[in-house]
Amino acid sequence: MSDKSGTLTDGQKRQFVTEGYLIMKGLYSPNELEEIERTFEEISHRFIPGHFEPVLNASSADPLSRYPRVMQPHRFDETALRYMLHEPVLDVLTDLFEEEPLAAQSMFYYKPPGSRGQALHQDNFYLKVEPGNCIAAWLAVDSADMENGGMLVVPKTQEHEIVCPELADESESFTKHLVKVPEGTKAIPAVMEKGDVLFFNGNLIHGSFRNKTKDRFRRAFICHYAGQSAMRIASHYRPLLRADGSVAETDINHEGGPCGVEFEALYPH
Ligand SMILES: O=C(O)CCC(=O)C(=O)O
Repeated sequence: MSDKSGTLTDGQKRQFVTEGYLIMKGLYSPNELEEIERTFEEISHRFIPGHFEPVLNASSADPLSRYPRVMQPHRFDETALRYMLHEPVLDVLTDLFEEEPLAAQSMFYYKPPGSRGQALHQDNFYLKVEPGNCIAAWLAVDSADMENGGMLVVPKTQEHEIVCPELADESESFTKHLVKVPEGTKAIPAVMEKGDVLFFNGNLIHGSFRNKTKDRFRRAFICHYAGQSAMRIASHYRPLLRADGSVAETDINHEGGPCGVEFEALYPH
């Protein structure tokens, strides 16, 4: 763990606290981005049970059957683990949590041309970090805009409670849940250049639309973190890892959340 403190300016911290998100540049070098691209290009040709299950010779109309997202790659790939624990990202998170961050989840989205988006949702509905909250670090491996299905955020909704989602339109979203944009708020595009990292609060409503392009992937390496004072988290996200890769003790959060304990298919988000 780095002993650096004060990575963020007061303005950047204020942006995160008041708006619920923050975009940072320059946390990855061109060589590091290239290593991430190479790693997931290699993974894209494999079948890794429980993590990445593509139809490798897919002729399906759904581009996501050939390129589903990769779940928890840090559990089978050393490079993914190293970048989930990337020091410049952890330094930003230390400022945002005001304590040591613990890594809970990694994912890689290929989001090829034509693929569906992910309907608006709140991450801590799924992670159930308590006490405190989770924070996402979303790395743009390709530049991301509204044409290729870049991220949408609803500023200031980090102040809102976690709500029980409605059903999403699965012809447009590959996930089942939708949290509607609350009255008086608006979803705005988070336009990002390759290498930018979007940090956002676990209550912030966010998601993405379809990749409307014919030839531009929208790849992203996405990790979720909790603060070290978190005592419980949903079981799929354990074990939480410290910066040196060691396991931090946490309990399973069995609470049902705003939909109640009967709600099925809480995971994956
Ligand atoms: O990358 C996307 O399109 C959505 C990702 C997302 O919403 C998440 O990781 O929580």
